[in-house]
Amino acid sequence: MTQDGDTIFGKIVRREIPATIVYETDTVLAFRDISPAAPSHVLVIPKRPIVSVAHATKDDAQLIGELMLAAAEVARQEGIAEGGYRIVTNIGQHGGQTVFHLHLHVLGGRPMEWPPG
Ligand code: DGP
Repeated sequence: MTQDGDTIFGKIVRREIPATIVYETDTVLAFRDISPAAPSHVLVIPKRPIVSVAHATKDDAQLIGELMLAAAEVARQEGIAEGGYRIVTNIGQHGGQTVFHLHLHVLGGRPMEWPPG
């Protein structure tokens, strides 16, 4: 895993590797997680690489907002909005981040546990 800004998600944005894309705007891309942890598991990413929300600045505020709204739209599209769902972003080693391009996990289709393991 690298932290230099280009990751596997950059390759998905540039269509260099395949992904099941479920939602796209000029600034945001959403695609199915390759290793789903719930019946519906979609990753929502900014097309412009930001390592994590901890690396975002005030200049990224609109993009971060667009990301959250896109996650809610994906949940509606996936049919999980009514039953409820979870949006998660992992940050750094203890957060469990493995891909260093900011992403929101949208998980639903089953009851979620709390607290997470
Ligand atoms: P995180 O641990 O929060 O950094 O989550 C990274 C997620 O990315 C993990 O759930 C698996 C997913 N993932 C990793 N590589 C690929 C890939 O090449 N394609 C897709 N669709 N998902 C990937």
